[in-house]
Amino acid sequence: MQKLLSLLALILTAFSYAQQVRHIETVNEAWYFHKGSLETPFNTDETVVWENVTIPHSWNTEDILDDEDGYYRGEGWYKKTLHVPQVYENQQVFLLFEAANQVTSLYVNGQTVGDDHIGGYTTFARDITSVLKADKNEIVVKVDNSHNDEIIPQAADFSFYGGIYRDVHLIITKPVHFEVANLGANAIFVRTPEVSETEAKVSIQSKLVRPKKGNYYVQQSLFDANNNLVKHVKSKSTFGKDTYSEFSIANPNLWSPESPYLYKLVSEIVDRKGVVYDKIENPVGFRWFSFDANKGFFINGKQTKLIGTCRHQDFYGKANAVSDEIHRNDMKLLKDMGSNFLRIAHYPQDPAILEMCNKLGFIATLEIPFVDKAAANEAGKQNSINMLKEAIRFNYNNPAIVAWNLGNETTMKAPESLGEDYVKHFKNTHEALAKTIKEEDKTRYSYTVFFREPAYQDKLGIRVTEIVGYNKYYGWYIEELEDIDKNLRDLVKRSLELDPDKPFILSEYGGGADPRLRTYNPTRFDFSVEYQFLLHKAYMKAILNIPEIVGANVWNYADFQVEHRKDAVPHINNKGLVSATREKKDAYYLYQALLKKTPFLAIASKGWTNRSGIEDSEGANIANQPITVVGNIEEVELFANGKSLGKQTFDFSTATFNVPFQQGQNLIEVVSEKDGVTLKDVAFIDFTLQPKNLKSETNPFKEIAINVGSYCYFIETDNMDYLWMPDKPYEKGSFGYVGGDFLRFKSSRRNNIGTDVSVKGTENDPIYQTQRIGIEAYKFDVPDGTYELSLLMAELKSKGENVMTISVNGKQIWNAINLKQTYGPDRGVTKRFLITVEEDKGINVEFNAKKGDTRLSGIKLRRVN
Ligand code: GCB
Ligand code: CA
Repeated sequence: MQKLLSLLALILTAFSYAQQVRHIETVNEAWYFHKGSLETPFNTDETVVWENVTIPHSWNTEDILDDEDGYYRGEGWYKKTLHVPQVYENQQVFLLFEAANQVTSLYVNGQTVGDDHIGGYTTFARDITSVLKADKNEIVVKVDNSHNDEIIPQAADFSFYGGIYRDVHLIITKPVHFEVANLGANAIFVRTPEVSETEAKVSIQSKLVRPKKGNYYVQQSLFDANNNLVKHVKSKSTFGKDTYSEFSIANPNLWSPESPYLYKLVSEIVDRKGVVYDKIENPVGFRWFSFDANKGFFINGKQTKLIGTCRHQDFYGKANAVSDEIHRNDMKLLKDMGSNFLRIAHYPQDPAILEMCNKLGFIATLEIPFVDKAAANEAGKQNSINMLKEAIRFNYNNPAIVAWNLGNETTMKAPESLGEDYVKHFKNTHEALAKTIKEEDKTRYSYTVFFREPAYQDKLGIRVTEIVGYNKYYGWYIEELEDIDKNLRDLVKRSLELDPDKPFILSEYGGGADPRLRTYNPTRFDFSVEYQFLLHKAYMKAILNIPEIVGANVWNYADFQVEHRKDAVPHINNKGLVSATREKKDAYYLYQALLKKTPFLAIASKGWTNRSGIEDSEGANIANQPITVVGNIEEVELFANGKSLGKQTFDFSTATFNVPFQQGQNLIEVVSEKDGVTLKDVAFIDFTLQPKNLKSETNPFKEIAINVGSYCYFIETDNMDYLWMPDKPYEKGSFGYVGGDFLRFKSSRRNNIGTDVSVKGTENDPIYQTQRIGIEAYKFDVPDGTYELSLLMAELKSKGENVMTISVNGKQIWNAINLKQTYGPDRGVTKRFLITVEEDKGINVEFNAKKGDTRLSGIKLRRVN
């Protein structure tokens, strides 16, 4: 029987290939683009500038580079000549847009095709057959990303970049075909109503476009992962109705995160003689799953804690025009991290993401961009419902998806503050969306994500979904790291008191880390890689210990672009476990150690290759600094420059060694044995050993740069990794500040040191964002000689007038400077002075306030002669 089926498969495949029943190709090349508005779509005005572009494309790629807030939101026009060869005559021709942000109008050969497509994140297709000519056709696409009160998202912590930023496809079918140009551009809906280890029932709904006359059949062929035909059924199609095919198979290979076994379903339309008219393929994964508020998530009967991240479609300098290769690479990195859960946030993403979720084994949730605020009007509600329908229908056949999420932090803009009418539409929208989910898909859960207290949502009457998620930034925006476990337990309790049967997901948690900031004194909101590491360690301890946290998603997989963000890197939200160009941060390795099932060992800070420190004591010639190792084995031995520092046992997957660094290159090796297998990781670290005594003869002073007002090292990654050291109080023989205090910026968000101002005129915001206010002096006990002294200053968010005079060893070098007046507010200023040191006086830089406060952000001293 098996043989016969295989033979049949062979014939089937050979037959359909010969027919070329459906042709699909990308139409990404040779587009012309005009940024701005045009009067008519077929503008022949020669003064209009058209730029040659390739899709994926966005007109906002440059916006990240400047110091200013805001990005272009308006119209962009695309045009191209589409060659349609003769062979396509008497066929049906479609253009499919994976997405374009956010209102798209299509014109072909001077005619409007279909309605405008509303929404920037869902896939749509248009039938262009009737307006097509043989050979050359003029395609014009208008895309508009202006703010629109009727379209979500209304507000969010990401940028609504414009353009045709995902692939465009040309699809050619026969007049008899599976539907293409519909809501969601998908014609096959695969359901597996009953699955067990011994049997799986399959039910397939197919939508056909066909003439009333004639006998047509839908053939469904299921192939296993080795391409063996497992089942073949043929169902008669009735005009005007969907065709249903049903069958079952015995002993299915089950799909799960650990073993993401996929079958392939080939759906074909045939006539009585067996002539094939159309053919499409879909993945099938056999699994059954359930959520339980107390016991957690179960897949194929097995309890599975869901741990993973959220992800945006974003890459530094590309806006949202991200290639499939980047999408797929992201999913590989997430798999290699050991995660089994993905929150596709905050909108549907590229088909490449879901393809990889299915193939690599991710449990996924998918949402529409109902973020922060509703489009609170009738049209807004309708658009939101349509978007949700498109999202569900297009993504229906992905076994990875278990829940549809209707929105994120929809109560962010406190609804009651926006008026009664707003509240009414806001509530209606929640109810309508929750209802739509269950109408569209009875096989998955409805889900929604909040950040406010459960009681608040209760008051508004929007507890409308089966699962609830909370975004909580304990240890970052609110509360302290030490209380993460307690705060999470209390939150879960409050949620379950309100809804005892509603599974709880920690849908976001995390903290920012600028890969350029490093420290041995991590503090909340310092944006150091080290604080982020500690934060995630504390979260994971709690998450793994609280059974009612069914799943958790780190915010975020990668750093992403947000125009209005003013963190350490302007326009970047850096809560990623990897950077916006995918460099791994230390916390990424921690997750690997905690989640990977295969033996794993890594030096967590191996990415920090350029370090420095002050020698432990005068003439010691070494500086001891900690190195943290992560692993999922029992113990690890560390070798520094070939010398063993002994073994350590891992505690919650981490172990810390005190490593003596010497001047120049240091080789750090870590080694573990596990079941006869040797695990190893290495790091080459360039170390600058600063003399304890600046007059040292064995290690003469050359150069030092200090990140004043900060505990953090700062690495100028765009300037040869130039390294700034943390600040310290002055000690005799050495260097340091005298007087003053950290710049502290009190706000509800942040009671730590530094400000969150985006500093103008520099990329090195963190140096300027931390300062010493009221500083009296900065001293260096250097030997006689000629020095280059650089002072870095900025007046950030300051009030009143601040005027200071700066002198070196009693001689004025800068008189009565008013930074704000001379350079403007929030601007970074660097000035370099040539200083001669004589009579063993060292360098004493004195700051005197004439009005207000003195301030200093950074100081650099280099010996010239
Ligand atoms: C949130 C939002 C997310 C933000 C994040 C943050 O709760 O859902 O869109 O980016 O916080 O980093 O503040
Ligand atoms: Ca500083």
